Amino acid sequence: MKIPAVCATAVLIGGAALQQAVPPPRPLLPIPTARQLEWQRKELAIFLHFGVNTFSDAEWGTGDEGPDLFDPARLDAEQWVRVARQTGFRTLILTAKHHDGFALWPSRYTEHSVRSSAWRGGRGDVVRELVDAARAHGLDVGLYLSPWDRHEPSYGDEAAYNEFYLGQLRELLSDYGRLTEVWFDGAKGPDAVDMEYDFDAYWSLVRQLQPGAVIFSDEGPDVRWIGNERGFAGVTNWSTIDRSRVHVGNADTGYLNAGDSLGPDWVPGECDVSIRPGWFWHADQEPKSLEDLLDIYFKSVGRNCVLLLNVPPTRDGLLDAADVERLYELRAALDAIFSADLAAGARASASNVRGGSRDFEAARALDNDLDSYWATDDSVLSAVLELELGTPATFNVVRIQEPVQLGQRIAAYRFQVERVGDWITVSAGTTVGHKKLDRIEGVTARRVRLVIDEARAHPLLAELGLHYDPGR
Ligand code: FUL
Repeated sequence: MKIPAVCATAVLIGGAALQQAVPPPRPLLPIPTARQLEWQRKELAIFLHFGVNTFSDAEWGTGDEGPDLFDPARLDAEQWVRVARQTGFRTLILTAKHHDGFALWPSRYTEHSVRSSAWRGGRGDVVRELVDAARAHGLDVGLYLSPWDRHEPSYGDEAAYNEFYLGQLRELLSDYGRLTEVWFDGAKGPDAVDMEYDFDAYWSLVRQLQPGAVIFSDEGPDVRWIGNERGFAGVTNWSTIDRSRVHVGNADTGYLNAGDSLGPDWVPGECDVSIRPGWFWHADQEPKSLEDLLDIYFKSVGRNCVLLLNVPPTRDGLLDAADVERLYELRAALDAIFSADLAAGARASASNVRGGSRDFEAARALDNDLDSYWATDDSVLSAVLELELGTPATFNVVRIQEPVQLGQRIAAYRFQVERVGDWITVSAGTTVGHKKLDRIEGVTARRVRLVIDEARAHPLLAELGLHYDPGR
């Protein structure tokens, strides 16, 4: 993050240029940590639900499955990673263990793992193959270790089970190099309603062994669940919540979906959704349509979230050809929309520029750099950024981005185009955050403007982009 320490504006007094300091905006607390900012800017991650359920055709295994069931004869983590990289995904998160308790790595704490299977002669390790392939391609890895374990005999005995779980977690956090996300869900067996998962201990272990990894759960601490498994964030979506109001496994999903403008904790949302009806691969299921995936993209990444799209490996241990084809279609569609920015090169002006400084001028919102931004004076809470495009442009997507490293501020805005002297509103919204994408009816204009009507503190804008989706 580059925050200029002090910026200077040249002021002419009696013919001599003096330097007048323009202090940079103060952060509006809370703000993201470095690991949260890095996570948010990656935008796209692949979820890999894989395990005994892949072979038994289940979504929730019972824990009684024989390890020999697991036999992905052609498993190739290189293929998972190659497809992810070529289609623009930056992280892969694997179910190292799902609710059935079968460990995809040779855990020392249980016999219920790949070591007891015939796959790779009992010497296989799916986690290892994934991290090796990801590293070779420059992608990041996250792991999901289900607290609910339907196989482990100590499950239900709070002290014993938490110790067992921490042992498994320590293996994953210690033996596989750098992880960038650890995923926790709160599902619990009916046989253990009174048992508490020791999340505080789990999370401290992550902090201790993987300080760069974000921790996902209903309440964060770093990344929160968005409240549904359809991939849709709220139209209003604050990256802030009050963590004390959220309980893992029993959260108010509406609260998670929209966040809380007054929340004291920075816990941005992640939208997890499967490309298929189930989380695990089933022979009779098909991937969602390109149109549905684009809709999910606009309602997740385009609503200030990271999209965690589940693409489950098959019984062969490969991503399904139909899913792969859909991912390439999605990439092609996103490239067609976003590779050209019709606002690039426009002349930008603003109703207010912080201290009149060039460091914060309107053009900073067009420089394709999230670390530089248009900023207003401290006292300003509504402001206008206007673009003169030169030649008229036709667009149907508006992209708005705040420099969230300084906090999330915008609470209400309108986007307008000029029509013979009048300003017509073509989209309006509430929150913006890291990225807000508005799909609108195609419109042609030479002058456009963003009107920020309300903000929690003087507004800042990292980017304003205009795009054309030829598929609409
Ligand atoms: C839930 C689980 O119960 C589902 O099986 C799936 O793993 C989903 C991502 O999280 O809590």
